[in-house]
Amino acid sequence: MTSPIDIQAARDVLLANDRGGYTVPTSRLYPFQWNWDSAFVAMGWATFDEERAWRELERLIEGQWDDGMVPHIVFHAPSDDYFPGPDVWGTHHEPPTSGISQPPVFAIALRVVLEGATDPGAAARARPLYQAALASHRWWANARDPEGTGLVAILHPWESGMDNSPAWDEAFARVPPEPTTEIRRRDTAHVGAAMRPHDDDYRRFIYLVDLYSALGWDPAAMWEKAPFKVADVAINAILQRAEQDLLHLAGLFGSDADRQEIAARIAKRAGALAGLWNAERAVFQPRDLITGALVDVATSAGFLPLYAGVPSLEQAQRMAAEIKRWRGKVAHGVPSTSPFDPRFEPKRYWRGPVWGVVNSMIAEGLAAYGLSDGADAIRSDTRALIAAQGFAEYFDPTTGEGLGGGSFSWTAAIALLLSR
Ligand code: 2M8
Repeated sequence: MTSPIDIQAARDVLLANDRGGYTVPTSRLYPFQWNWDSAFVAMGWATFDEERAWRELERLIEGQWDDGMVPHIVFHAPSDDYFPGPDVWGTHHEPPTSGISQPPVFAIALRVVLEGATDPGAAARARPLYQAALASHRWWANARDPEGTGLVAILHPWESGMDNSPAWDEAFARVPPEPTTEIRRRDTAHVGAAMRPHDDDYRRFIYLVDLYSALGWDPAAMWEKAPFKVADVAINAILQRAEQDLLHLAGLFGSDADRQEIAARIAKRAGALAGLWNAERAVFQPRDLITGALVDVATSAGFLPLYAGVPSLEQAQRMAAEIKRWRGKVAHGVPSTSPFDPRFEPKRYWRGPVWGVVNSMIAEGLAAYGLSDGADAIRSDTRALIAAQGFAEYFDPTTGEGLGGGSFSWTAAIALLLSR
């Protein structure tokens, strides 16, 4: 029997990371508002402070661009603790923001916050946020799937949220490690370099930022010139799930035309996502849009179509068995890279460690298929890791050690959601 999660301590993490209506992922290492972190964090706030949950979503939307993009970082206040800052991004937006997006968890969080709300003003609060979410889903379809295939692409590994996943190795190797901006990494001043991406990764990350900045962050020009273009499983699965929640919200706040538009995107993406299944590996795999080939990799992102109800029941059962096999090889699930893959590194960021937010989505997906044994095992692993090690950014699946930044907001949010 593991000790329970300390709920007050989880709340205290969010309170300590609150910078006035938005929550930083953790102090020093990430001193701004991050897109998908904030969506999870809003759901966490909603468990004890409804008003604060709304503010989190509203403050993220302060950074939304006119074309609908919700940037991956909103630089509300200056800080020297992070690289690359607004000067490197050069987006000239006000408030300053990055120029790429992140997994669109926003509409999912909006629905959760609204459904938990007791305040009579909640619908008035949700209505403009619904419009913001609709605009952002349109941006994904227009800017990141201009050919209308049904699958959106990421143009930068940071856009996936899973920055150094082995899923990008092949495609990323084609990006020249030759930025014009001088690299001044700050992350390794805050946490050990062995838990972070390599310097060579940063040279390529910043090369892409320099390239897109020179193109004025124009989506059409970026699409044409991008040397890195991958139809990521996580982005598409999360967007597909978010569209389902948006469709529900459109029933409350939208028009018939909105509903038809959203439903059409859902139908098209369902078919396209089905084409990413690798039956031999029992995971979904990304497609490299430069080569046209599926990337033969097994990562935890490959299970996320469960969260959107994409797989057949038989596929879902096979994935549940595969997750069990991974958990059997290491001590704690779900590792971000298959522990049977030679590229598995249990301490290096998105190349092996367990992430609470990913676990929460996979578990919710399995539960929706009635695969409750699998869902319960993942949830109890997540609880046990947090109870033993605190609110770490991520955990070593072989030892359970908490790694990366400490007092981490989205881990605290997941702890609160698991303790309801
Ligand atoms: C990590 O990514 C940022 C870049 O966005 C970084 O390493 O500098 C990722 O884990 C990402 O998914 C997360 O949103 C962000 C803040 O927690 O940190």
